[in-house]
Amino acid sequence: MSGVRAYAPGRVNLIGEHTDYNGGFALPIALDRGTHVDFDPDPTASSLKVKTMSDAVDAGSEVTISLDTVPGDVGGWGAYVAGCVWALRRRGVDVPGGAMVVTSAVPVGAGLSSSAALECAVVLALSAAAGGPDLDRRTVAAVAHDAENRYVGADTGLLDQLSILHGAVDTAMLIDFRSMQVTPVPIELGDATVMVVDSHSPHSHAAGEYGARRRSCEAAAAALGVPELRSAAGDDWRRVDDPVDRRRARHVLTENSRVLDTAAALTAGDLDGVGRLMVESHASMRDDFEITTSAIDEIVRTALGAGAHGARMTGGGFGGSVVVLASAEAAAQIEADLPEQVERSGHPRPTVARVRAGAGANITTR
Ligand code: GAF
Repeated sequence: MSGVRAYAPGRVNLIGEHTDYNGGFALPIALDRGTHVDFDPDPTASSLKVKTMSDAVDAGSEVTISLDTVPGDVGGWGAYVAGCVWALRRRGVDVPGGAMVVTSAVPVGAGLSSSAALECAVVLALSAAAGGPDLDRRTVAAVAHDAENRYVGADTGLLDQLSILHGAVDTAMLIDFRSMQVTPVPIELGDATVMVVDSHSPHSHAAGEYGARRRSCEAAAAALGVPELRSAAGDDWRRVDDPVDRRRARHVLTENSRVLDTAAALTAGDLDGVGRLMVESHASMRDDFEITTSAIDEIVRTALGAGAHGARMTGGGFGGSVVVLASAEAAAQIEADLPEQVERSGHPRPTVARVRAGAGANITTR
């Protein structure tokens, strides 16, 4: 049996946060860096030995996963791999044992989907080694999502897996989470650039706050008598009695409109328009959804002070990264000054990287 190598990028969401599990819209890009999984299957083995080779995922650590694993067996980063074994086998895929090496360039806890990149690469590698028909992207996403939700226990939506699987160079994806349709939106930025500023204040999806936001959205939908917030009209949030649920609903409903407006502005090359919508999205996450932190808010303020078109927190929140859209001049200033400015205001020193939309997940035989 020959070895397989799977690759899955991280993602950065340009706009559309906490809309996925509400049947709404988001506009992510796949990152130009990601996670590689090298797998040497052994049909006689009853377990999978997994080793990590990069700082991003606990370099040098190893875990052995039984092919009969069930939720609760494995914790830490290994749970994401074990969850894929479990989810594939539940679908009848005859996952072989063997040796797997994970190398990742996606920082953990930075809001850039390191976990979904790991899951998607593992699902691709294991299913390719199992033989049988190739799984389509929707199925790979569903398996990875099952691993995360039902094995690891993080109640997340499908944003990360779909972005990672559908990514394309210099292209954003307009995702409609009701129809699951992914529409490519070409990115033409001229001399402007997308930047990711990692706050180094890590976040975790499994923590209670993500789930609390989800419950609040469900409560708001129930109060409005709709199956999910996407089915509510733009200003229906006004009719939600509970003041907290009302603000959560306002974020989701206004964010859905901002995503559609951003896709249109991006297509028209209106970078100031894109930037304005990013700034509005950040304010909505800060004031209505209450998922930003003071470090993240400071990074956004500093990037805008340097003349960026726009800046907003990206990902699940409570830490993680800020995505910035900046002209060449503003980008140079952000690289030169922002880390120190943010550190001087009492926060961890952030790191700044320029990113481009990169290719989606793929697999090769070695
Ligand atoms: C995390 C989750 F995994 C996604 O499903 C999504 O909800 C995102 O937070 C917020 O937009 O990345």
